[in-house]
Amino acid sequence: MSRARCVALSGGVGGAKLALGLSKAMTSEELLVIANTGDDFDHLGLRICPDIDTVSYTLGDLANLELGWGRRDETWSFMETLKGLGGEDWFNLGDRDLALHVERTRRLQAGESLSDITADIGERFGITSSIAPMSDDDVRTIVDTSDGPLAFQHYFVRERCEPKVTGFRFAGASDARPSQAFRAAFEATSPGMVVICPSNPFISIDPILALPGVRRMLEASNAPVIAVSPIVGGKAIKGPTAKMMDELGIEPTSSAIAQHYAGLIDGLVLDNADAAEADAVREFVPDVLVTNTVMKSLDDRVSLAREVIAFSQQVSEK
Ligand code: FO1
Repeated sequence: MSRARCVALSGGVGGAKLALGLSKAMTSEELLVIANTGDDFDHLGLRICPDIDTVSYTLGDLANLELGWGRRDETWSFMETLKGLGGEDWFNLGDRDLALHVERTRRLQAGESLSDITADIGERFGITSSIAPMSDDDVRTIVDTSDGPLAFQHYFVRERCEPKVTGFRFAGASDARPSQAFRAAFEATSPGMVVICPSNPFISIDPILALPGVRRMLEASNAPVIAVSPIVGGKAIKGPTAKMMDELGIEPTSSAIAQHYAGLIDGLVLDNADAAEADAVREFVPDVLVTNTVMKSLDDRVSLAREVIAFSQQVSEK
């Protein structure tokens, strides 16, 4: 790929939406999306990489927008048949989606790296931006709950995020190396900007930041680091971010997001609904942009991306 002008750190749905906007608001080849792999797991003998797949399906215009994960125009014969056989049916794998897991698992077992497989699948989907896993080494998010520790997908899908969260751990992170594409984007010269997408900071972004050297790489770079708050008016747009914050004793506000990323980011983008928090946010982050961050349509995604790009230029010219 050409040199990354923008490196976007992303989890699933919210991150993928902004990544799509960014790919359309700039020369798409200049965007590198780094996907969280802490949610990955082995299930039914297959390697499942939910965030890589949500980003790839979204940028490839193949995403199932109703579910927020998996593929569009999906059929469920495999799951129905598996259920009839008494198999494990708590994690839904659509027939079309299944083909990706089968092929990725075969290629991993044949010795290919997750980075190479992800890049190749992206090309096959016609995606001109680059998508890379945060690492080719296994990192697995463990959710500590009042019911004991749970593997991420057991907590998230099987237990429907019901157990009370007490903390998170990223098993394997301290020995994992950031992927080659991730490191290369910061070698020699800095990228133009780093965007922390409006993904869950605890389960989608923190695993990326937990990799050895990543914080240092971001801090040492000249690139402005801009985060988009996933909290709007005290709620998460999608998913359990606000519930988790509540359980961790953190108020679900954009100021708390600012505090979470304090020292790492140069600017935070807040929704109009949280305009009154701008001054509180400035206590933790030098620059603040207040705008519409709710991405319902493609136009919303592209306009938010344009604003984030303009804001990052403003921040870097200071
Ligand atoms: N999320 C669910 O809530 N239920 C599912 O059955 C489910 C299946 C699934 C299959 C493939 C895939 O890539 C993602 C899937 N997800 C499902 C989403 C996923 O578990 C989470 O949304 C992410 O890990 C959080 O970013």
